[in-house]
Amino acid sequence: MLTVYSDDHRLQDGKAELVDGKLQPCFEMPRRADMVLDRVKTVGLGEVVEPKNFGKEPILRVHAENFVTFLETAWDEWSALGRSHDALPLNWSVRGMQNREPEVIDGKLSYFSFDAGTPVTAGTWRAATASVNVALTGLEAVLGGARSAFSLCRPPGHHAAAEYYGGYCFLNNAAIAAQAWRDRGAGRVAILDVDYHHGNGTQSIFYERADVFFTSIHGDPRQEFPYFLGYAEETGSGPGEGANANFPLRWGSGFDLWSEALDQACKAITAQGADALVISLGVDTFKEDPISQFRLESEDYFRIGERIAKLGLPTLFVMEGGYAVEAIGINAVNVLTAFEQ
Ligand code: Q9C
Ligand code: ZN
Repeated sequence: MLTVYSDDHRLQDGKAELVDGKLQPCFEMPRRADMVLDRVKTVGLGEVVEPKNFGKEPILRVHAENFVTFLETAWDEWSALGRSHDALPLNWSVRGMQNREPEVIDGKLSYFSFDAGTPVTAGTWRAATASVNVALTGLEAVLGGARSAFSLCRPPGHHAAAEYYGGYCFLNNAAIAAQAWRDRGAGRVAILDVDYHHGNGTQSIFYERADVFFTSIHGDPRQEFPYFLGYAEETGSGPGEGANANFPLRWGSGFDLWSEALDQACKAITAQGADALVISLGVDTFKEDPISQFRLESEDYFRIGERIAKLGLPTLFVMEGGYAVEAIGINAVNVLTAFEQ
């Protein structure tokens, strides 16, 4: 399987996120991608290539123009105030308040974000756009006839919606690739999100659409980030009714429960008649993940790859989360090698 990778991911290297009431070192760090790339090479998964540049157009098919402009200029506005440390928001609009874009950078950070865990840095825009290019270059390979490709995206994307960032995500790599796949002729795209966290951004981007089916297995929003989306009752709306399927699982869930949900999600993908598949490949379901509460073991990731392969669809794997850095490469690449068997 071809891997697409860009060193530009290093440009996103935040110092700190707010966790448990304390500023702590970012869990989403450059070493994550290094470990995955190392494993790709160790097992000889296949060729590793650099991304092509697709520009802003495919991004604007998914994200709002004012949001994209904000991301592109946020660091300049922040540093113009003499600040050289990471930019983090401090407060948000809630029920009953206005939803208007403020004029000043501190207000804009709040307006366009949903958490204080996602620092904007000097290199954020370049890293996030490189990550999009990695996703789209993987798609090119599949459009060129490959059965699958692995887009080793970093920063991740599935928490980013049309008009907001958060959850370590700025631009939604998987959603941009799914949209590009539709624009290049796919009839119906399925997105299967196996990251530990609900892919709130991806769900919300496609929630009212029938042409992209979104399904996700994740920590129950009653207990887990992002808390405000990911319930089983969310099945899509308007023309998209029936084109969204969530499988929330309680803290402590192991592969017995998780693989049952995977089987149901896969059956739904088949029933939907998808002809293209994007996998949001997070491996923070691992038992040793420092911020997550599922109990998957490294061997289980082989079973995930096998089940996905049984769908028999052209498949683009897009890297999302996974914070047990020593195991992230083993777990992610286990999915990919088993898919290829
Ligand atoms: N107590 C992804 O996996 N905050 N994002 C966690 C920990 C946010 C995860 C706080 C987690 C975001 C792509
Ligand atoms: Zn995650």
